[in-house]
Amino acid sequence: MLDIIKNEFDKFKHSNCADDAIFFQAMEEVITSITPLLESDAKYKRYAILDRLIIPDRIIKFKVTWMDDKQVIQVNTGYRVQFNNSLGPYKGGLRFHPTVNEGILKFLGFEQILKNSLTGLPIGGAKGGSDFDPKGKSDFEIMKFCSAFMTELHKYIGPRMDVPAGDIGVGAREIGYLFGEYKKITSTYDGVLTGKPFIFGGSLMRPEATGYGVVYFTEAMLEHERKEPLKGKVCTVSGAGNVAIYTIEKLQSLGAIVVSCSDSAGTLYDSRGIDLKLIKEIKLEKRASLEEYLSVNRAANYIPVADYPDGGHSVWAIPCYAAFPCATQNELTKVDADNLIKNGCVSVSEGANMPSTPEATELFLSHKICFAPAKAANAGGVSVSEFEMSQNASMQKWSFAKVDEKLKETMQQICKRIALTAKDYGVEGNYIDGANIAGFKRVADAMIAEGI
Ligand code: NDP
Ligand code: 2IT
Repeated sequence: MLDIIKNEFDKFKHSNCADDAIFFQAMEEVITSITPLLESDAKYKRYAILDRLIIPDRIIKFKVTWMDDKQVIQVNTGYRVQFNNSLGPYKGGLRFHPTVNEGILKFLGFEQILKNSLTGLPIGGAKGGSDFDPKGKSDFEIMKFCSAFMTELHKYIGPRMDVPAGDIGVGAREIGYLFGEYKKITSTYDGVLTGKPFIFGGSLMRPEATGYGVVYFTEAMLEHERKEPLKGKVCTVSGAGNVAIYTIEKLQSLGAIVVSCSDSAGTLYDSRGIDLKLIKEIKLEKRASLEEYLSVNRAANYIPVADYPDGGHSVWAIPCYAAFPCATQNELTKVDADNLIKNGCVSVSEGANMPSTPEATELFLSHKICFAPAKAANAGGVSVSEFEMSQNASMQKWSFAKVDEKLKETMQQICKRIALTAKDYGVEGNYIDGANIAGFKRVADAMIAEGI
């Protein structure tokens, strides 16, 4: 292991900061991948690129005070981790979930730097959010929380400075409320957030972008590695949020058979193929539990198999050709990877950020499974966010077809670049190393060109 990472790990071990474990997990994978590059080119060490890259430019932490519907005052913590802006303004999502802490946001921000670099677009890396739990909150409470959050965040963002977007718990509704408050406080109409509703500056296809992009990437990877299409193949998807839903939609439109989805309470298996219209109704319109899928189908005298509630792992015991983890980090363990491989799965594409544990990833690589790592496979979301920034800056509105075509082209280019990089560094077929090396190189070269 390189000295730098060893020193950091030693510091971490003595710091008692358990929240940072996930950040170190992400960092260790990247540093392992890029070691051959660092050893072959002394300039990265001379310019101390790694020492500089692993520390965020700044971490903003603030109090968010708001009043719930019962007139009780609530207090949450808000964050923005502005990690690196060598390639462009800080860019990355906001996550509202009770598990949010500084360590999770450092992991997500660090991954975002390399993901954004892989897109080839002019965007730096950041992440933010709050430990606020949107579950069970009224629309009015969500609005009040978003306003209170922006009261503080607006000081640190701007269209050329830092442009947040959505992530878990943050979709077009929350972005709309955040934008409304920003506009009120600053008296400007800036494209300061992406993922806005279309009616006031959002890009067509931003809701679909991450999921569609995951499938475009997978198609390109499978064509390159196995010369096989997704048509007619059985696929499993975890999650039932933004990324999962549009991954399912694109897979179905290509003729794949998607037999599962899940949420934080359990897993659904429907051998007929998931009824996406019903899932959208339950998760996007009613914001309810997937369990409703069972009662609707029961009324129609058909009972899909379900594991409700489960520990989040039943989905990976279902036989499939391709798996798409689209819920959250570390949801797919070594046992799950083992089950997938035993059941004949040949392809895994990470829609969520770092959903596979390091042990699961190792197993996939050693069994020559086509493995699309998150920072490449889910880069379609942030790419269309950048397209939204371009449209806002030029006061244009692109058609759905134009955004879709540019997204597909971007995902195909990322896939090609990664495959070539892996080959150049003697690890052909290893998309993790390919993605980490290609992503790191572009940021590092910009950092060197910009001086210290
Ligand atoms: P959503 O909030 O829309 O959906 C999240 C889904 O995952 C929900 O079905 C949720 O279940 C489930 N989930 C969340 N946490 C857990 C958990 N701890 N255990 C089991 N299930 C869980 O988020 P997104 O779809 O936007 O995000 C999903 C993943 O994709 C995240 O890793 C995110 O970082 C990543 N991502 C998102 C992008 C975007 O554009 N939105 C872009 C790139 C990556 P429930 O409904 O019960 O809460
Ligand atoms: O993880 C991600 O790439 C996102 N949540 C989307 C970030 C963005 O700025 O669109």
